[in-house]
Amino acid sequence: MRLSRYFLPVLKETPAEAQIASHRLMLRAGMIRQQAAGIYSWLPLGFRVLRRIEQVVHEEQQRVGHIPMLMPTLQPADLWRESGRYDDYGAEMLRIRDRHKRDLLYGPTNEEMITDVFRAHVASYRDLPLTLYHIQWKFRDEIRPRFGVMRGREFLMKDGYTFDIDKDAALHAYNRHMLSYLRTYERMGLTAIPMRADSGPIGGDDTHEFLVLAQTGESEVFYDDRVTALRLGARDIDHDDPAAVADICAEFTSLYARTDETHDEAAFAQVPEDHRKVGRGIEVGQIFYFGTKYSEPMGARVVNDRGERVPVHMGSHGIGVSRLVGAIIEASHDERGIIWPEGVTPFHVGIVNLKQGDGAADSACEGLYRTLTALGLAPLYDDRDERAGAKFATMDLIGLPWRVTVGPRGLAAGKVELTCRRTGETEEMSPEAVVSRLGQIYG
Ligand code: P5A
Repeated sequence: MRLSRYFLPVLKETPAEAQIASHRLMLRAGMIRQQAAGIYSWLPLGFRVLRRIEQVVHEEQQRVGHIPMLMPTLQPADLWRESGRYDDYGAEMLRIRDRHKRDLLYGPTNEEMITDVFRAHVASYRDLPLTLYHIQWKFRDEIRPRFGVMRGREFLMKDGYTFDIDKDAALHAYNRHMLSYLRTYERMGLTAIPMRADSGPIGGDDTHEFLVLAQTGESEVFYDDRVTALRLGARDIDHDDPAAVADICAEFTSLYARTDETHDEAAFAQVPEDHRKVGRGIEVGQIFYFGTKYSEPMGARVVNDRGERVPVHMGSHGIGVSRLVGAIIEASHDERGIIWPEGVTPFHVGIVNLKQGDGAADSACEGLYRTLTALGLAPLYDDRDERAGAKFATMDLIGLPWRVTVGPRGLAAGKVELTCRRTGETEEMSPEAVVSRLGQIYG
C-alpha cells in the first residue's frame, strides 16, 4: 500500500475522552471511529488488524478440528424462551420487534441458536464429537461501555460450541479448547493465563477465563507468578488424545490463578510469599462446560450406543476478537505509539523515503516495494512529500515492527537502514539484504 493513496486519518492531538493507552493509540493511529457509545467503525488500519486476528483464530481452531460456519446477528426471541434465558438475560439484551410484531434480539451469544441447528440435523452418537464455531458480531447493552473496543456494546467474538455424548468427552473438548486458545494468544505475542472464574449467565460449574496481565485490566487477579513463565511453544500435541491434552492443561492450571470472583484466601496463602501476586488483567477469552443446560430444555437429544435418547453434553468457548486489538496494544506500546507483534501487524514493514522526488531514492523504494509484495509481504510505503521527522512519527505511532529507511546519502554507498520498532536498533545493509532478512523474519 502506498500511503499517498491510503486512508490513514492519524490525529495529532491526544483525544481527551480516552482513558487508557490502547484507546488513545487506536484513535490517534486512525484505527477506529466511535459512532455511538461502545459502537465503532473500523477504519482501514484497524480493520486490517482485526482481520489478521481473525485469521490466527481461524487457523488455530481448524488446526484442532473445529468447523467454521456463520450464524446471523439477529435471533428469534422464541429460541431464548425455550431455554428460559429470554427473561433472565435482562437489560444487557437488545430486544427488537419486526414489522410483523415478532420479537427478535441482537445476539449477545449463540448457545440457543446452535442448539437449534444441532437438534435439527444430528440424531446419533455416531455424529459426535462435533465442534462448530463462528466469528460474528455480538451486542450487549453494557451499562458502562468504556476503554474503546475493550468493553464495547457491539463487539466481535469467536464463539465455538461443543457437542459430546457424555461429560468425559465434553471435558476433553473443553481441554482441547484451552490448548487451542493458549496457542492462539501466543501467536499474537500475548501471555494469557487461564484462571478459574465464575460462569455468569452462560452457566455451568467448569469455566476458565484467559487473562492478559495489565494495569488497566478490568478484573482483579490473584496468582502464583510462576504461571507467567509457562509457554506452549511449538510442541507437537495430539489433540485427539484426551490424556495428553489433559496433562498439558494441568501444567497450565495447577499453579494458583484466580479472578476475584473465585478467589480463595486460604488457598492463596499456600503459595510461597515471594511468588504471591495480586494484579489486574484483561479477559480475552472464556471457556465453559455446562452439560445439558440447553440441550435438555430444547430437546437436543441423540441416540447413544445402547439405543437410548439422551440429551447431548455441551460447552461454549469464546475469544474476544475485537477486544484483543486493544489488549495487544495495552501489552505492547511505548510513549511513541503502538508496537505490533509480527503475528498480527497490519503491514509487515514500513518503507520511508527520505527524499521523495529524488530519482535514486524513488526507484530504490519502488524496487523494495515491488520485491517485498512479490514475496507475499504487505509493505506500507510512505511516498508522501513530508519531512523525515513526520514520516518517522507516523511509522512509530502506527507501530509496524520493521521500518526500512531509504535516502540518497545511504544509497550512494549502496545502503538502506532497517530499524526494529521494539528495540530501536538500526542496521545498515543493502536493499537485497533487507528483503532476505524480512523474508526470514516472516518466513
Ligand atoms: C462463550 C462463547 C460467552 O459469551 N458464549 C459463547 C460464551 N462468553 S463470554 O465470556 O461472555 O464472552 C467471550 C469473550 O468475549 C469478550 N467480550 C467482550 N469484548 C468486548 N466488549 C464486550 N462488551 C465484551 N464482552 C465479552 C471477552 O473477551 C470474553 O472473554
